[in-house]
Amino acid sequence: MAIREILEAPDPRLKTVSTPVEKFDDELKTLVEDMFDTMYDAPGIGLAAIQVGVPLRVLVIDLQPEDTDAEPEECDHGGHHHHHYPTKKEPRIFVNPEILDPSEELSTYQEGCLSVPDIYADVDRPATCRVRWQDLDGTVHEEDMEGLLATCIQHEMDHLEGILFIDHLSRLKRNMALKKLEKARKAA
Ligand code: GNR
Ligand code: NI
Repeated sequence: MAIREILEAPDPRLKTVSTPVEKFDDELKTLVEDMFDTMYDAPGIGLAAIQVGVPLRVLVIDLQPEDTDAEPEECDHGGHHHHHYPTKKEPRIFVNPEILDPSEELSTYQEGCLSVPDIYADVDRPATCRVRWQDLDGTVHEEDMEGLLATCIQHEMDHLEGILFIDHLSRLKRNMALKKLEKARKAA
């Protein structure tokens, strides 16, 4: 278990365009493990490798990051007695992801980012998209995505291009966000 330091804006490394993974080796597996540890610790629902300073096209996502070690709720229906977990972890790994045919229809989510702490703003993005990616073995996968997963993967893909969600805001709102960050950092 290794939690790595998360880079925060305006760290220039966050503007790096990440490069494709070519070696599907143990070093990649360790990076992904550390990214999950870092994301769950934060906590967040996604993380791009560049956020821990590694400029490779690797993302992890878990829309259900709740701790399954948390107290299970006991429930008793239909005569059988079992434990009921509020949520289950659903870790997903995306190596060299690509977005295919994003929808024209947009959806708006209030986004946040572990690299822009405590700032939240509405961002419009294609509501659905098809995503192609590789897993840790290099096997190619493809899937249609919608809802929060579509939004989250597009937010993470932006990181691979050196783009933060605040770059989608007006210059005024982006500057307000950056000032707020700077102020919070000085106070800390
Ligand atoms: O934890 C996160 N929450 C989130 C909420 C709405 C849209 C995107 C995200 S991703 C973010 C974690 C992060 O910074 N990933 O890069
Ligand atoms: Ni982010």
